[in-house]
Amino acid sequence: MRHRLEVAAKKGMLADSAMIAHGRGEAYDYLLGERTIPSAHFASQIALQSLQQAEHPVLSVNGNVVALAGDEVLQLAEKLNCPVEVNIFYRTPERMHALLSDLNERKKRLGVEVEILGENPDATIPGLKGPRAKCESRGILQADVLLVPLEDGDRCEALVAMGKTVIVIDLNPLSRSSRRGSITIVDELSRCLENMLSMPMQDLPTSDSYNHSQSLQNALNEIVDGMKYKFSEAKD
Ligand code: PTJ
Repeated sequence: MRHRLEVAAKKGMLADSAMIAHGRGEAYDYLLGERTIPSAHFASQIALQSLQQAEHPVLSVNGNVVALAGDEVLQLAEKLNCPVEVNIFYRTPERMHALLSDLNERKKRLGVEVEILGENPDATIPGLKGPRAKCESRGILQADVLLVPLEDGDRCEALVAMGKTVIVIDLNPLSRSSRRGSITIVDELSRCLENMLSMPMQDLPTSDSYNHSQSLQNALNEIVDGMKYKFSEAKD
């Protein structure tokens, strides 16, 4: 994963703070045992069901997401028959170009038919200032259900305030995005997307069986339990 970020950084795809965000994620993943915990698996099923039932589902991607799991995002978009929108917090024309080119190369290599939005923003997310508010009216603006992995807290709140169902993937159960999102999957991005790709689309649980605060509490409890490891008893 680090190597993927190094390659992406050289191509100009990443924000300056991308490595900081990744390091924070790695630390939480370590505490979670680098595995998908049961509450995250359940939240992924709920998320997949919500995306499947949506009228206008959109997968929103930033620099880290394209670098770490660009292939999986495109495959999931094909499975759901929905667009992917490049929507970055630290927006520059150079980064947008690098990210759109990378996704288009992946699309060709994978042979998937997915619409990629973000190049021609013609709308703004209300309540956000500056370039980070830019989005496409056919994409994020009209979306009813949005997948936003590794999202910034401000933008997550702004999207929720627009009345959208916002699905967050974030290893930190305490982050503002995790808490403010409608459905939060506390799992590593690529692991989570691989799980969602392998899930059958039938017989998924519906959102009325999802308890947001309980799901976050379960993730926090897993971290706390993981910390009860006893070195004196461990032989390995
Ligand atoms: O490409 P841009 O300009 O949109 O910027 C992207 C980053 C990620 C740099 C930007 O959104 C940012 O600064 O994010 P934050 O506020 O650092 O939040 C990132 C969150 O993602 C943190 O809570 C991390 O714990 C979490 N995280 C990092 N890597 C992973 C992760 N969660 C799941 N899987 C990961 N691989």
